Amino acid sequence: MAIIFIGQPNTGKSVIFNSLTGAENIVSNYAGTSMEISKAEVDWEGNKVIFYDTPGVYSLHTSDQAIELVNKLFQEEKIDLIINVVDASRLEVNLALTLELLEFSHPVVVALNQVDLAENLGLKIDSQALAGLLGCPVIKTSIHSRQGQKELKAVINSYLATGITGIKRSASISCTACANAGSCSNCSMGDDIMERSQRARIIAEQVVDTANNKHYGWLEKMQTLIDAPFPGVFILLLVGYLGFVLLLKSIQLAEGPLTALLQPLNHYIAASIKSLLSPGLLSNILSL
Ligand SMILES: Nc1nc2c(ncn2[C@@H]2O[C@H](COP(=O)(O)OP(=O)(O)OP(=O)(O)O)[C@@H](O)[C@H]2O)c(=O)[nH]1
Ligand SMILES: [Mg+2]
Repeated sequence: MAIIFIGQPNTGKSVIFNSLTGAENIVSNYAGTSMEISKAEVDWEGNKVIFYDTPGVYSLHTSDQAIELVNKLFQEEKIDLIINVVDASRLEVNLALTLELLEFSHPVVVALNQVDLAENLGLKIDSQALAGLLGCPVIKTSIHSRQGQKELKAVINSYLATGITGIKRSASISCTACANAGSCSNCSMGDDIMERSQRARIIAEQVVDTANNKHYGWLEKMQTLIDAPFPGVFILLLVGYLGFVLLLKSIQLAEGPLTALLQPLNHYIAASIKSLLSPGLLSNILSL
């Protein structure tokens, strides 16, 4: 049996992969930490289970090196179960990938990770309602409290024993403005990226209680912007360019005072060289 961890960057895939397999993959607070696919073969209650940790991806339908690696793994290996690691504090953004994964024929389990962070932000997520809307198990996990470890293992055990994850979609995805679930234009959307994002927003609205939301500070907002491919790359390029301009300007400004400061030292060195060397071409060049 093979289980693959898939999720957007920085959601905690490697943390959960390490805790389930005993591996020591690098974990860090930088998106794009895992650049390669890691494999761990585990003796899981008498069964051989292979776990794959993958680089973070926003979608499997676009193209970059990480996405190609993940798609290649799907083509070359028989994957039985997808564990989609979702950052609970950014549910809406993360759910777009979840919806995409649910279109695959593989069973999906959602590890709703970083729930401690979401709770600190005042976000309450109804994981049962989310499981019903998605039609797959949703397990709240947190590496800090070790919440959800047992439940995640139990879902894997149940899948090993029965070949099913045990959750059926219980409700149609309806938008909050729609009285007839499933029949408005929002509810009956297709499968392209924009429509998936819209559906993700509708689902998040239904399952996240934001009554106590403390809202993101400007640092978290900046991080969200920088993490996304757009406008993240442009922001980083702009910051790089501004840094370069600032460096040039400070060199220009410092040039005058620095020259004035170093002039007496230059005179002293020139005089010392002249007094040390006998008059000639070398002495003239060095004391210029
Ligand atoms: N607060 C909190 N932080 C977590 C949790 N799980 C992971 N993190 C932190 O999130 C960051 C990213 O964790 P990783 O395991 O490297 O995430 P990843 O999904 O493998 O990231 P990429 O390989 O870059 O895609 C690290 O700083 C972890 O300590 C959690 O449950 N709660
Ligand atoms: Mg990783």
